[in-house]
Amino acid sequence: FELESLLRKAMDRNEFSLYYQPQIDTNSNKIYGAEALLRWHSRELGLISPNEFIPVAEETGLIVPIGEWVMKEACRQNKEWHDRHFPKFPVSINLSIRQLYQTDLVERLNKIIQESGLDPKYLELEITESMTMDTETTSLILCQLKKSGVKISMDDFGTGYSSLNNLKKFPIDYLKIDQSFIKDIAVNDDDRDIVATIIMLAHNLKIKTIAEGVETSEHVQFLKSQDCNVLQGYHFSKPLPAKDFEKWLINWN
Ligand code: G
Ligand code: G
Ligand code: MN
Ligand code: NA
Repeated sequence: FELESLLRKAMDRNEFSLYYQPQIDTNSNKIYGAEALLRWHSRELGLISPNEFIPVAEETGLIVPIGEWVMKEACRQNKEWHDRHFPKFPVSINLSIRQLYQTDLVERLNKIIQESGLDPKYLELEITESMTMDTETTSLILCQLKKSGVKISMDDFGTGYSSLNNLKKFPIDYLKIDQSFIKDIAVNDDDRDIVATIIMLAHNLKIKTIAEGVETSEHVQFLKSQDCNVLQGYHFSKPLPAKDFEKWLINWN
């Protein structure tokens, strides 16, 4: 229906863009990376959140061409920043379940990386726990992706299921602690304990930790005290269009 038919036209009409949210290295306070977040500025509907259109894109299969555009655009943009001598950092993109289990994902990704000229270590793929149905199959896909040279993050950690088995079996570089656990760490002992335990667990498994939804200096202080590696959230910046992100980057230390 309407959303679907407009979504079908959105690609040709150039209505998609990527916004970038900085991720900060807790120790150096320098930029560590950026997460690319998809935005749809519809001529008819205005700005639509991915929460609204990604499910429709998944149901209709449109997520495949849209997701491919996201990969291409993130690689192109990061390569452009390298060529313009910005500090080098990985850009992460969010994969949806349908993309992860697409049979030619690895070939498509390799082709996109090659054509962009980006060193694949500067691309990171975020998957969510709820995506992973079968541990063995998912492990195999993730291993193939890792062979392409990209990094893998487990997004929204703690909100899914069978987390521990997945953490053990998947070749994950980063674990992103969901913002729902960060929100109340200043006032809620249980949340503090949960976050501290997730960080310890990840580090014991040689996985780096990224906290999401970091909004206050109290959040920063606690996460620092727990040796969380990377911080992301409105405290540093909301997701920004590429040009505004560049300005942010130039002003940041
Ligand atoms: O940036 P924002 O809070 O609006 O993002 C909302 C949700 O949409 C998040 O869960 C995020 O992971 C998801 N999302 C953002 N960009 C993409 C994308 O390019 N692909 C997919 N599959 N999900 C995305
Ligand atoms: O599911 P995923 O983690 O990919 O989505 C990240 C979402 O969180 C994006 O929609 C982004 O806009 C949002 N976000 C980023 N930083 C903050 C923050 O500090 N607080 C809140 N409430 N949301 C944030
Ligand atoms: Mn994400
Ligand atoms: Na998340």
